[in-house]
Amino acid sequence: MTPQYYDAEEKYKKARTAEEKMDALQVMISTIPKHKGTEKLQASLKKRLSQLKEESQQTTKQKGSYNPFHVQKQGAGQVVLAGCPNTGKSALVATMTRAKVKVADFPYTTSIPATGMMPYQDIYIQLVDTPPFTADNIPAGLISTFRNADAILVISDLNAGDCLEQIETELTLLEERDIIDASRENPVALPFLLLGLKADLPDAAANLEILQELRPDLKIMPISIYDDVAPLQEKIFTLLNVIRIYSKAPGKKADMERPFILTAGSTVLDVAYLVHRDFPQKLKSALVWGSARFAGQAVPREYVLQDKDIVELVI
Ligand SMILES: Nc1nc2c(ncn2[C@@H]2O[C@H](COP(=O)(O)OP(=O)(O)O)[C@@H](O)[C@H]2O)c(=O)[nH]1
Ligand SMILES: [Mg+2]
Repeated sequence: MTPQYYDAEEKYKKARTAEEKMDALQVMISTIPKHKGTEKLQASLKKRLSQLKEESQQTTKQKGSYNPFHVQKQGAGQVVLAGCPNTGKSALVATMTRAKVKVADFPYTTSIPATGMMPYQDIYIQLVDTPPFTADNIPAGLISTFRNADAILVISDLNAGDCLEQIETELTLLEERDIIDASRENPVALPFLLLGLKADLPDAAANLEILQELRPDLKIMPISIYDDVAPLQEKIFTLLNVIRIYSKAPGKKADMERPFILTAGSTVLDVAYLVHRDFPQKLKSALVWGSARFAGQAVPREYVLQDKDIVELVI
């Protein structure tokens, strides 16, 4: 791969909007070395680009007509739950957010996506509850809900006798459509977590042990809606791979209320783009509190920021 390709791949990973993703993909496609070894990746990139184009066309076309499977993003990131019927998706969203989603001990209670905002420290992360799927029944539109996400939570019922089948059905469906990639080689695949729910129920421990023996490659996190939510919140935040940056105007206190959300690895220059269109040209340097060696240290435009840094842009 060429430096131009890696540069574009980096941009794709940092992209927070469909437009930014499409721009980066165009460059990835034009700079990827064209030979046999990259054919699969080339195809995957082209497919992703055409999906994004199609989705953005549909959104403009459908202004006015409502598509329940297109979930508007809110907060620091959109995390979509995916799983077989009755695995506990709605219960988990209800526990982690204040959303009033329907939870019931029979399958197919959820027919369209529903959202809730999960508080995490000083930000909110959007969780999206979805209707279930099985190997031979996938609700129309659901795949595009997954594709549009920033990350996926794959949910299975650890207490169920068919727990392994559930996980295999889920992974197969998501992998076949390039939404996730368990081998983590596809740059356009989404980050995901495998959650085994109902860990409090009697068969869960034994099932988990069997699962781990049969599929040592899968890292399944056992959880229950009765657990403390903090560790899972932390995992979900980490999964999104974002950082919070607080901005500070010269001579004023930093605005600690509303952090900018950027992808990990973002620089001072990336913050400048968010603040104002004209800023990047004018930007000379920045002062950083937090990750810098000294409080208020002057750093160059290319300085890579860390979560919770405070930045004062100097023009
Ligand atoms: N004991 C226990 N029951 C759970 C847990 N999560 C979900 N449930 C129950 O499992 C059933 C199905 O949950 P629901 O959220 O509707 O599943 P969905 O179809 O995946 O949305 C409900 O009766 C829930 O109360 C859990 O962690 N522990
Ligand atoms: Mg449900």
